[in-house]
Amino acid sequence: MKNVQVIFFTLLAVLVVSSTISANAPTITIDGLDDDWASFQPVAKSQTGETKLFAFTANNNLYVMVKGPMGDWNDIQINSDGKAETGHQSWIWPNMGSDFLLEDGSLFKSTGPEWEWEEITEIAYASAGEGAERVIEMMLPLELIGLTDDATIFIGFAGGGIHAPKQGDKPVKISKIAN
Ligand SMILES: [Ca+2]
Ligand SMILES: [Ca+2]
Repeated sequence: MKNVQVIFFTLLAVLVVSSTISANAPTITIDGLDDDWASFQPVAKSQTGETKLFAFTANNNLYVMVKGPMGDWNDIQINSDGKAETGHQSWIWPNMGSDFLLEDGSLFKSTGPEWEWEEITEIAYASAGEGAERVIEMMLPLELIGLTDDATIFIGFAGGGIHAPKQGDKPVKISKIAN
């Protein structure tokens, strides 16, 4: 009986923890405050570890938050088709053909292998703080890049000469958080 109880309470604890994580996924507010990301681990860090990239997909949106030192212009590159040969050929991350770019609240589409982009629209974006406390936060409706949250995409952050993942590392694979 005792063993059954231990198993039961262990299962209960696992269920409570996983439902807490899931419940947090759709509650991101794009306000430049990182408190709503408290239950998330960074998906990538810069060379020094000071700049941290957080991201996931849910509700057919891509949510991204970057915290730490960055630049005046800050970019999230997105390989939306998983193909290295399509889109901007990044020198930062290997096999990164970036089909889309999020820069300071605007969505751009790649028009060639060089640094060639066409602006499509503005997205939900917020920036707050300075230096190590700088936070940028954004939400991209995935239909704007022809996807749903069932798709797997690859992203990387670059701003002010800071990269997450660091230069030479693979871009980050982003998958859906179940809700
Ligand atoms: Ca927030
Ligand atoms: Ca591509």
